[in-house]
Amino acid sequence: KNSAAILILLTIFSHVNSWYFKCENGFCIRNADPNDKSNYPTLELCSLVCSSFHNVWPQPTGKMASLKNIVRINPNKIEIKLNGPPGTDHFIADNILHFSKKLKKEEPYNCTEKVYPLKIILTPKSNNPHLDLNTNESYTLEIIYEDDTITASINAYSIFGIRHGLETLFQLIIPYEDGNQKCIATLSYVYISDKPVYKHRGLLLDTGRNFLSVDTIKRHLDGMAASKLNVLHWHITDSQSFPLEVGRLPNMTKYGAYSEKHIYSESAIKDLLQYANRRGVRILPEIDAPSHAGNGWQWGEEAGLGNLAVCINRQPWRSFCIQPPCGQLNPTNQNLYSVLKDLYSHMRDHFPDTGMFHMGGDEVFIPCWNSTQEIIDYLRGKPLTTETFLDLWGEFQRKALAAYDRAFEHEDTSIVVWTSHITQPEVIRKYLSNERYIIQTWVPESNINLITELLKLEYRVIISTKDKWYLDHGFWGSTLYYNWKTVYENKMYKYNHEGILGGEVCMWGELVDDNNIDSRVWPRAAAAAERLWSNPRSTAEFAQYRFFAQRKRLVDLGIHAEALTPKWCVDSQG
Ligand code: CP6
Repeated sequence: KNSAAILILLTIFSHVNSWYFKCENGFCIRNADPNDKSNYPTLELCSLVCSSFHNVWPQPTGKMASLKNIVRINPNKIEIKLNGPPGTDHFIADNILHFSKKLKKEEPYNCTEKVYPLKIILTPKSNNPHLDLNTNESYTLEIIYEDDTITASINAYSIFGIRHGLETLFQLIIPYEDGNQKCIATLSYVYISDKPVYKHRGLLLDTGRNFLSVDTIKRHLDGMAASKLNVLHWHITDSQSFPLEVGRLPNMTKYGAYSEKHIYSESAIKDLLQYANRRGVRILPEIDAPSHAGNGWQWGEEAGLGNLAVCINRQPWRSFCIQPPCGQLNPTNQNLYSVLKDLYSHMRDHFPDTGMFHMGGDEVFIPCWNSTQEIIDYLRGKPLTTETFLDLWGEFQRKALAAYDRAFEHEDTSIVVWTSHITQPEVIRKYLSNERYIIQTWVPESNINLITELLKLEYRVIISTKDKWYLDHGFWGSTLYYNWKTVYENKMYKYNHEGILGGEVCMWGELVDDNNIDSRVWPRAAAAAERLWSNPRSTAEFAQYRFFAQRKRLVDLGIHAEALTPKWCVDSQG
């Protein structure tokens, strides 16, 4: 029904204006109106516009239609109407405030041309403020100029879809310079229907190696929202530090935080979580275990609970226990599991239940356990082979999951773990059920086989290709810096399978802190954002001018995004 109405509208408009076109999935359809015999725009121009729909980033995936005519907006006459069910006001009000700041930025405004009021009508179907993997993020946006008014209507199932629509709308409201005049303009007709290709579109931030301030994390949430990324994978802890305040386990930060200033307090967490939700971002917290755990876990002996972790700060390990400092949880200490239960209860009380939790599970270094007498004693009677230690690791994972389920009193959280020795296709079924576990792969792009195998075994998979989507460089392994084109060209469509939930770009924290993290993450994370939202078949080269525009938006948000090119190239867009 809706699309028929739109077609009629387009037909009417096409007589008034010189040309129109439709874009479907990035392809150009010219003269969709059979009565319009003009050959304008040329195929080249039309394709260019469709592939780079008016600088919108990420590119919409559904139907797109527009008229090229520009209408100028009166920024003093913007009216916003909320048509939703009760309970959505706070979310919408917060966001409106955010977007209207954007309009203020475009001043000085001295437009002497005729300007028109802008009416924005927001219609969410649901008022559910809860984000999870199945949140419906789709929206439609329609801009109509009629009766001397510009009306922008956004329809969506969820308030988060409405937010995406606002993001797109404000990308289409642009400063328009005409001689000495500075106006704000939009297009006289736009129709977009849009939804993401992947449900899980993430950025990993690591606060275990270097502390990141709440302001820094918020800046990243701003950049994510502007790029329609929806998951902040928060690698909170690592062997080096434990910065999360846990009320029932005060020793974690006492022993594990770099200092009293380097702690996320319960109130800071609350603030951050609300900030993220308002931006349509859910937090996926990770407490890495049993490896990548050291500082913060030293207090067991003193408290009469025995050794909670072993090899702490032992260094240097050769091979791939790539810390110093080192540390791994002690799977043989049964008290460890009640401490984990307390920790998970804290997660239950202080983080919203998004149906997903990350338990890490990467890079267990068997020689650490194999050189600890207590662990060797526990394994008495068994050969000290790799298989025995994998079984021990499996036992840890089983008991940690049981502790988690006891804390949550239900058993349906999906647990994410990194690819590791126990996620190898030959052994994974022995240790991890495909109903509970999601596997986050960090294998290089050449190892597509592993991903195919895991999908065959019916695991759900999140892709973090280490030779494309690892944003860190220079501390471990490769010192290559993957530029935005490499990030963009992580061709997700190679894995065409519904078990692929999406992907994450990862900013490991060894070489970044508040001073330099912005420019490491941005705008490269926005390149991954389009890969995950739109998954276009076209190349980075095709996207570059649109990407330059997105980089500028990030800078306007106060993010110190790195430059992509000499300014000359940005200006010569034409
Ligand atoms: N920290 C943790 C890391 C890495 C991983 N886990 C990592 C490994 C290799 C490279 C970069 C990062 N720093 N906890 C692996 C998932 Cl090249």
